[in-house]
Amino acid sequence: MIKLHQFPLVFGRNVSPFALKLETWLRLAGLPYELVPTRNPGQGPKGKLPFIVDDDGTVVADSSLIIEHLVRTRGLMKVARCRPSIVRRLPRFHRSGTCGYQVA
Ligand SMILES: N[C@@H](CCC(=O)N[C@@H](CS)C(=O)NCC(=O)O)C(=O)O
Repeated sequence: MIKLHQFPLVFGRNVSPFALKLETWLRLAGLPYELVPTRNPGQGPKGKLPFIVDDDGTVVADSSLIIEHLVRTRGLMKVARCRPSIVRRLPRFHRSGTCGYQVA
């Protein structure tokens, strides 16, 4: 399973916009993942969080590059339309580019 390294939740909330974007995308894409809370961004290859350790041990940092990696390796393709009910529930910051993926 994908291991998602990110800062610990604060009062149950994800405080990193990049990690929140990635987690939201993972959920919408339906990809199972396991949270690995850490306070040490230095553990990642770019010295920042989030990063993932994929099933085969590949480590990928940067939320956008992680999404590109997962789209490529999981055979996902972007679909033209998003379900409006899902988009409305997303915070304004996360409305673009976070939804509309399906297995190709
Ligand atoms: N471009 C990166 C940015 C990641 C980023 O800036 N993460 C911040 C937390 S929101 C971080 O790890 N900061 C720690 C540091 O700079 O030492 C992404 O999209 O993942």
